[in-house]
Amino acid sequence: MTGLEIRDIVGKTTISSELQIIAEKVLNNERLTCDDALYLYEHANLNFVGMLANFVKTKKFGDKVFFNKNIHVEPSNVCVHKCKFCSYYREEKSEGSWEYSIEEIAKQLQTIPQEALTEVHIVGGCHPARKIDYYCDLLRTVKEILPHVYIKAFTAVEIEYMAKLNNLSTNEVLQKLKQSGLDAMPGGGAEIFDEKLRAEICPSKTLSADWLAIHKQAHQLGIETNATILYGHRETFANRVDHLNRLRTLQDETNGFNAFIPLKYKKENNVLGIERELPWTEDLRNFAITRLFLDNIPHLKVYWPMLGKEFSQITLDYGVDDFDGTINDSTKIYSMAGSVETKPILTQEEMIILLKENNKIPVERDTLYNIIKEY
Ligand code: V47
Ligand code: SF4
Repeated sequence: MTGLEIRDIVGKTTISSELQIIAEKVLNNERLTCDDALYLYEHANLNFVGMLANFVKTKKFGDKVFFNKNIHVEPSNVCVHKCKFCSYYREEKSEGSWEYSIEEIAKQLQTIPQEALTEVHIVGGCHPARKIDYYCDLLRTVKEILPHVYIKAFTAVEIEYMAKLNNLSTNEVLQKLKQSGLDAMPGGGAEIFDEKLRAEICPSKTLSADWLAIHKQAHQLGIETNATILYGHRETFANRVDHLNRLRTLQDETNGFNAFIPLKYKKENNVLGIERELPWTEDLRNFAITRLFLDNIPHLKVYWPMLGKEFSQITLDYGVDDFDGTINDSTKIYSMAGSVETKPILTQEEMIILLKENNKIPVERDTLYNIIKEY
């Protein structure tokens, strides 16, 4: 019994038999097919998918919304890949580039009170002169200064590049990083798995099959990871469904993904040449359909530094259960691409107020989604 019936969703509106069947599947906890997801993208309005997604989210987590206390460390924005949608990378030693030494990062971390954080998120560019020892030292240094934090670090793209640069397999890289303190991996670098489109927008980047293989290796080594999609550029709805389906298939096998984060393409300061960003209604529909299709990745995260905190609050009624994080103005990826959040900071108090204002129950979590405190 679901407590919700189709007429609660659509009222007196007439809906197609396809939408009726999809709604029944969701209410009966049956898995949606790729055709169902494509039909939703092509035909379902925002209210319809929103009601269903909120139903699924509430059944899993009630009114709880998770958040964590984190900062980002971005060691360098020098990157060999030059993805067309990226506003962040620079050539080595060029204007706007940075290359922090471990000492510089350590000095910054030493100013942070121990209780202010449970997670350090480390990502950066693929730097052609930084060998794996730099990254292992960095992990050890973070753990020395903040022994209680989890380190979630390095996209599959960075792992692949470390392997190449050091003549190691990706599995060896993961093992070395784990021994040095890596606890989990973020979901970046997935972009869009469709091979043809991927070759157009990020031609030199890790191939889709390799991105998935590296996450599989991580899961097999006990390293939990996240996954992302970059949407709102040249992809079709079918490309999005294909992307979600490849993740769902791997998750059926490994169960190592914790959270999925849809990342909206932002158009400023990059060469992809998309004139118009998607409207917010499409972002909401995308969150909702993702919640309905991706039934085996537990958490759907809104990354508010990208979408803005005001808008991100609305996503909480469209399937989202995770509001990442306190951040403390430590990331530049999205401000450089044109986000409204030019200095992303939310104190713990502000986060709790924001979630309560939206009739949610704030729950502080750690990186692996162990509950720290419910407010
Ligand atoms: O892979 C780069 C994206 C990603 C742009 O796992 C862009 O918890 C939009 O993956 N417009 C890196 N997106 C960030 C990332 C992430 C962020 C927050 C949390 C987690 C997590 C992961 O940023 C890249 C790429 O997809 N990106 N440029 C742009 N112009
Ligand atoms: Fe490098 Fe990542 Fe930017 Fe691509 S998106 S150029 S891999 S920093």
